[in-house]
Amino acid sequence: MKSWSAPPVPRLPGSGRPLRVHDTATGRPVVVHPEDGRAGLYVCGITPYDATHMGHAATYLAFDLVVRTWRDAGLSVTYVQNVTDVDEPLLERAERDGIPWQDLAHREIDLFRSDMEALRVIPPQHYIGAIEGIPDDVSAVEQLLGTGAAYRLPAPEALDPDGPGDVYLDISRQPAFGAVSGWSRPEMLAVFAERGGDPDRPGKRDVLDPLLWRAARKGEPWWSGGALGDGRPGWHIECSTIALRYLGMGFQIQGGGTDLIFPHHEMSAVQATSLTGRQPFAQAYVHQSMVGLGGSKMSKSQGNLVLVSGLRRAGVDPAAVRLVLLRHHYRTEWDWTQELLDEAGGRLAAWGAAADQVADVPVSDLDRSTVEQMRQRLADDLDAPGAVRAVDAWARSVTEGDVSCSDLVPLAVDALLGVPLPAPRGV
Ligand code: 5CA
Ligand code: ZN
Repeated sequence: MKSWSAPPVPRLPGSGRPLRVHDTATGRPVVVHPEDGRAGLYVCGITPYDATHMGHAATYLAFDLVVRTWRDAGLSVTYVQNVTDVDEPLLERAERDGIPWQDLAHREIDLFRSDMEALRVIPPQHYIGAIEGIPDDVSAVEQLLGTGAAYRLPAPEALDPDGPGDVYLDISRQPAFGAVSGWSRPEMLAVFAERGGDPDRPGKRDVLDPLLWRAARKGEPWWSGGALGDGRPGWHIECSTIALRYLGMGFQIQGGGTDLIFPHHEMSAVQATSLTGRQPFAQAYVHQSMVGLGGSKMSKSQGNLVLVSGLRRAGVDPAAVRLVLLRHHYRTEWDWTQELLDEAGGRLAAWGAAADQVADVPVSDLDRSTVEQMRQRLADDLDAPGAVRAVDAWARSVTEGDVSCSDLVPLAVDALLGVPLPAPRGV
């Protein structure tokens, strides 16, 4: 699937530091700086049934900072993201709105790409639709059936009631199950149904067993699954197989929002382990906290949304939106408000006024130490608010002292934070 256009990312003198991030699986900070200089990142992409809201934007911005920090530290980054272009929420919304699900998906994916471009989010090299991944899912599910890791369940309501039926993973045979979330069984049971699981499906060996293959039903799209029969893959297997194909087992970071810790990232990892006989799926699991509106999680299903595209249409500078996001640490929950946007507008103007004093002068100690602090803050568990404070202090010193400065800090603000500051006239 086509990705989106990459923003220019200036190269800075010197090199950033190795990135340390909080790993959900161990609950501890881990340094992710591979010795061979090649880092792999898999971030769970959108289900394209509605437009990009601030929660999605916060998630993709957090991992954009990972890419920028790694690149600044001299790593070559392979970034993979999926699009869940067939799944229940998409089919249900298309049905509700009376439009073909493919048209809805195309429309929302296009809008997402333009939102990401406006926010200067570095695109993945591999942007892969779930549908594109179906042949790999079929092989994976066949393999899991072959090893006894998965089992079939008759599906009398399928188009072919006597066909091979649905397929589930038997989690009782997976010793690694639970390693990503570290959750207790009651914690898992509490969210399983609302996050795409089907605990009430009769015949499952364990209520938490995830669906691997769903036999074709009336009115639902299906693809040929060879010996599996016609049908479509379950949600989690899509991310297992896409990550395995483009990154392989043991890649550096698996990312997404905290709402994906369980079941999605737990199941994706355990399925990959079952397929390869190896562990871990990713060396660190990194999760963006939920962004809310009016006190509850911003979500497409609840409809309490502030959309990136809505703000763009209203003439809001995407750089200000980016600054609102950067002002919050990715591991802190927060609520979107208009005041935050106003504050970001003020900050952008203050940074712009300082950048206006860029002149052809040597790099000062202030310039150097500001960039050093930005690098240090970002490498320390993506402390974007800390990096923002360093730029605030620089901007105050430059404008209050009315001194000329080199272009080093504006370049770093662009390279590391993705916020372009206008060059002064004549420079
Ligand atoms: N397609 C799946 C992942 S394979 C999915 O979760 N799609 S999504 O459209 O629902 O969400 C896209 C990404 O945004 C996910 O990483 C999700 O964790 C994140 N996300 C969703 N809502 C919020 C929110 N309110 N705050 C922060 N991140 C969010
Ligand atoms: Zn995913």
